[in-house]
Amino acid sequence: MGINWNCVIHTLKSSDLVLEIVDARAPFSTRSEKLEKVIEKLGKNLVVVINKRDLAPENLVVEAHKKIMESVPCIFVSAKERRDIPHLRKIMNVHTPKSDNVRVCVVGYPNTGKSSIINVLAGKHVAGVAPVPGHTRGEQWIRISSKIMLLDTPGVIPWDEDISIEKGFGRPDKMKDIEDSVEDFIERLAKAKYSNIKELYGLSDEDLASGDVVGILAEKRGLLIKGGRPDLKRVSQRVVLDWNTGKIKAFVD
Ligand SMILES: Nc1nc2c(ncn2[C@@H]2O[C@H](COP(=O)(O)OP(=O)(O)OP(=O)(O)O)[C@@H](O)[C@H]2O)c(=O)[nH]1
Ligand SMILES: [Mg+2]
Repeated sequence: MGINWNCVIHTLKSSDLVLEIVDARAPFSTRSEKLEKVIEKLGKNLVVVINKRDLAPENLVVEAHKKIMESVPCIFVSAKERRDIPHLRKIMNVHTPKSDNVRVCVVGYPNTGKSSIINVLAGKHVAGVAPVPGHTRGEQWIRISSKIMLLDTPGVIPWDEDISIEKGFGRPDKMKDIEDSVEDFIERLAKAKYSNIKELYGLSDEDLASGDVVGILAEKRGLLIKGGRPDLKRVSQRVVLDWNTGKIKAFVD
């Protein structure tokens, strides 16, 4: 997966406002500094939308919101629970010109909920949603009111960044060395400010310190390959899916 920056710049130029959708479970690492710099350079209005607030503790989301607000207008919502959507509409109105033909571009890492937010704003299912990062392929303009057109985009994926599961890079069927990434990811979640990883998977502190959490998980779930060895790949794919579908609740810096 990748991104064609020429296309992105062209699209941003034709927009009056850019909504950058980030994941409340990792609000800082799902912000794209590179993209924000481009938006600033083009002189476009930017609003950061922290989505999936239902998957992270309220106090930590509020703290992250406060921090982001120091530099950019920001709001937190849940597309799934349809929370704070009127507030999002209001903010969009404040940051767009008083014209009949306003264009708002929705960007962000894969799986952050761009299409879900568009559907909620449109009040009907107009954009495809899936727990598979990279689900939205082409760009499409969608009218959400007589005044505003929204542009759904594929996830914004700067070329030069590391693969990471919380940034929605994890297409479970495509990831190389998925078991190593998942081992690191679970260890990171265990040390995070908050995660439900221990309860969700029934893991003890010793399991988490073992360096082989993925193997332990496979055994716990009876996912074995020939010879009774743990099926590391299959269990890792399930963990990525649990992140993408929101079974894993967390707050990671
Ligand atoms: N819990 C929760 N899940 C959400 C929320 N918003 C979206 N999701 C889920 O997150 C997954 C990805 O949602 P999409 O709307 O397809 O995300 P996207 O950013 O358009 O993804 P790409 O098109 O792949 O870049 C889906 O399983 C959604 O149901 C939310 O507010 N809370
Ligand atoms: Mg999408």
